[in-house]
Amino acid sequence: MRDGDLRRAAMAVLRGNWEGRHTVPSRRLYPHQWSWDSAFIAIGWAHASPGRGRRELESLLAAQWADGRVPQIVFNPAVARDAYFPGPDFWRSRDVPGAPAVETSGIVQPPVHAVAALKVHRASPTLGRRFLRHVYPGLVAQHDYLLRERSDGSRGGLVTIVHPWESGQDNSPAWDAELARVTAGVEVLAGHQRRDLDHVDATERPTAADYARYIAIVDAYREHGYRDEPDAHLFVAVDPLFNALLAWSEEALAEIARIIGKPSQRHRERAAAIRDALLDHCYDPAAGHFFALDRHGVRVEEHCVGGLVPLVLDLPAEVVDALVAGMTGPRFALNDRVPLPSYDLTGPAFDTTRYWRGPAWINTSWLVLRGLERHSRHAEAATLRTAMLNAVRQEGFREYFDPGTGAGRGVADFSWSAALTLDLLATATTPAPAPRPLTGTPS
Ligand code: 9WN
Repeated sequence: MRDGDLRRAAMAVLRGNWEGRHTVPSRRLYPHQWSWDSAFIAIGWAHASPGRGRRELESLLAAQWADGRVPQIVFNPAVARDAYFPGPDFWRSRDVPGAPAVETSGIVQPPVHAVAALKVHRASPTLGRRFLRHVYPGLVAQHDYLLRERSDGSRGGLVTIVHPWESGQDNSPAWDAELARVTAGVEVLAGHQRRDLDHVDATERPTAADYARYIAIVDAYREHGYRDEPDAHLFVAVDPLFNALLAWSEEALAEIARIIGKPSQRHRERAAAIRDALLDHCYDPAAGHFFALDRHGVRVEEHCVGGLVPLVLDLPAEVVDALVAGMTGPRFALNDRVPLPSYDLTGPAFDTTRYWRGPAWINTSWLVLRGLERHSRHAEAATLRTAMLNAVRQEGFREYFDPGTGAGRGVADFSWSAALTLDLLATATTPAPAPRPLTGTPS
């Protein structure tokens, strides 16, 4: 398939999944609006219809809670209440003061939205300045919530996630040990009906035991009115991907602030501080990888693709070299056929099928690709780009891909696979701008 045909096919997926104000990740499996999906999708719309990119982000921010949290899911009232589990009757956001009128879940997802807003602006800058003025306060409040409620100042100020779903890498082996501490039997699922298994083979999805724990974690948080009180959380972890995207988005906020004539220094300082904390706490020089932390701040020594995502930040050269060595070595085996696996190909928990325990995803490879470009690792970036395009060309815009054979897995017509393909095609010949060095960490 030629590039022009691939572009048209990707646009057809986005158009087919467009709902008037937002884009569903998948008509079948995910029929509502998802937070980090919307950011990636807006990046795709920036190339196809910047107006839709703006609406995508504005509709998500319209569902922001009074405390600043941007919810993982915004439920579409026009969709059957039981079309997705856990749906609005499970989360019961309407019972919570400060929740928006539209029903949402009570947790968050990785904050890559400021990066997306900046890309949408750049696609149509004239109109976009008004757009940036409109979304800037919500994006700042999104970060303020995380830095205020999810960080107690320990671990250098890194923010925590309080549910595996908040990482976007739901059943990653990085969460296994923390999740095992949650005592919930499958009886927790009684009275609930998982809808994911109507659409995707059970071998690709989380186990019943994992789902029971996912549900128990939400039950506890909901009982606390989704307030981040210490005993509200049965699960606490630090995700390097989540924090790297927060820092990257702070850099984007600095640029947005500059464009709309607001002070930007605070954003640059925050970005540098999070980057430094990632290096101090998550980076293991012996392994050459960024690891997740458990609730006690101890590194979880599982090599997950999220541990390569800090490449989107300004990093010391020796750290970049180590990450690239890890990526090209046996654990991630960078090649031009299949995007990066979500988990160590040689790891004890590796599984070719279960979605974040091995399969290759377009969004994480896209993030690593942008990181490689930032550090002028053009050869590796070109290889990864070729792999991503080969995957979607041969298998279509699947949700994820077999990390060995590249066979398409999960649902078809998955929005971010199409959206980020549009971004890849649009940026083929344009080298990434040189990174602006960060200022030092504030004392
Ligand atoms: C739970 C929508 C989401 C993505 C996540 C992906 C998957 C949901 C699920 O789908 O998670 O949020 O039901 O599996 O893991 O990254 O945002 O595409």
